[in-house]
Amino acid sequence: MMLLLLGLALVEALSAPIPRFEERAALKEDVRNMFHHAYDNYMKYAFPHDELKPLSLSYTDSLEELGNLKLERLSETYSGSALTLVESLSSLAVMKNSSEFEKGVLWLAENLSFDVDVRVNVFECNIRLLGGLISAHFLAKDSRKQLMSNGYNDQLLMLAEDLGLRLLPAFDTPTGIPYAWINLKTGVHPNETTETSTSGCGSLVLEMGALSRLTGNPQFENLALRALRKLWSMRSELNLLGTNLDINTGRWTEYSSGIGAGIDSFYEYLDAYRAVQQHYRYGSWYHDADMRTGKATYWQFTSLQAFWPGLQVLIGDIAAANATHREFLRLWEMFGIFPERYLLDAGKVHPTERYYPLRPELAESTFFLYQATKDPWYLDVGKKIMNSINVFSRVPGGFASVRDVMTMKLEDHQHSFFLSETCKYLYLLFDDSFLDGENHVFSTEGHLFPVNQSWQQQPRPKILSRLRLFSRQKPIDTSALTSKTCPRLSRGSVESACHIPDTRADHRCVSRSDCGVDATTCAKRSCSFAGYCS
Ligand code: DMJ
Repeated sequence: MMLLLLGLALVEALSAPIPRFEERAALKEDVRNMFHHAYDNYMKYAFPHDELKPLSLSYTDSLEELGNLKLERLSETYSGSALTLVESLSSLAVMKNSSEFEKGVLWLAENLSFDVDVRVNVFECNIRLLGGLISAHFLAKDSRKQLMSNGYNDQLLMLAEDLGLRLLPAFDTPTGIPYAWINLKTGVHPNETTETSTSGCGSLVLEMGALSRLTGNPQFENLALRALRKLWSMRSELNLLGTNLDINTGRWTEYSSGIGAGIDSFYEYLDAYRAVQQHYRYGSWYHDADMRTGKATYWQFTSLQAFWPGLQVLIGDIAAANATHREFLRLWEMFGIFPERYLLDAGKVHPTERYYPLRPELAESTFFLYQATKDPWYLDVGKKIMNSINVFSRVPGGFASVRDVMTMKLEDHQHSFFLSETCKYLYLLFDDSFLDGENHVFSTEGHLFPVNQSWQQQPRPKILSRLRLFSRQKPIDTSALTSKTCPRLSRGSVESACHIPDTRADHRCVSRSDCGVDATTCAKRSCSFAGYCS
């Protein structure tokens, strides 16, 4: 019976009709409602602790647990840093909720302190807390946004600077690559592990760079860049990186790598696109491979990989982005949500990693693809994602992670990235007016960093131009794999996604003339039996 009900819910969630233009306003309100269900329950039951436990209506001080699989050296005194509030500020701004934004900023300014005896993961602290504070500072400072009715005195920047200074001792290593862990009060523990991941040490430069430019203290950016350069110098002859390394020796401890867990956000902050396409891609899917030989190691999809089509959009490889997004969406539709790990060779969910913790990556890629193509099909995808999350995860006390996609049993945890990313990308899919008139960089945690003149004119940085700059540019028509310029379609249009005319109800191709060329090979694409361009 339970399975039947789940099945019916799934059918309902996935067979929603394609939204027309005028429906976007209603969909936007649905996302706002989702966000507020998550946020209001956090504020009611968990604030100022880190995250909400939506089933038991309580809280968890999870900052110290992030990435700490063995739950080692947990603090006896730490009682949270209002992590979910910090992560929510940029989403509140996007949803134009200025009163709650201002309330949050003022509370943090009065009460938040990082002088706490807690061991944290440098990467998680950087992308969630530091990134959240800096992004909110940018937004609060911008008087055009009218978010602070009683003025703003850089309080969030001061908090960010204090946090940044507490992270700096982690960079004091023989290679300049930072420790993965640091105690915010006492610094690096003498017996701290010297192992870190590529994401962990290679995804710090946006937040640290912005902090340097805002404070005038070049240390943050210098150290993050030095670590990044060292990491990049460790690439193999194939231009690939491994997943784990030792910060003292600068040697890889895990040579197998891909585009998912342990390395994903590195690719968002540094471009190694061509090597990935050459060595990890199989059709529209991605496997793991040994960085030294390019030989395939694991044939698996991990749910973090779903950011990749979004990155492909930013690079301009729209057709490849569309193809991979469609494959990933098929997997989402098989379960109604993503399993954390799916074994591509065995065609089944990984025996232990069967969970879906409300991750944002598919919504994120859908947003970027819609921005690039304006194909309303992606609005329909966003609606499906939203419906699925509402059907499977919404409980009276917030949104609960799914523990097992086979049974849809829930987990008592609402992750902060659900508010900073999942809800934000869905909202922006249906209403992007907040982005008008200005370019933005989205951090790996979905925080917005407006790109303005004054920020760019600060001394230094060469590398920021390579970051995930989001602007509403037209897709380029060059193959990222071969660097060949693809032939243009008739009528002079630029080939991008499988952009089937909106008038066709099912959005499927009928003949190959609907499909154009493949941006990765420049070869003419064909229309499959099922009506997809490939
Ligand atoms: C977020 O914290 C960030 O997107 C990070 O880069 C990867 N994982 C989670 C969301 O899944």
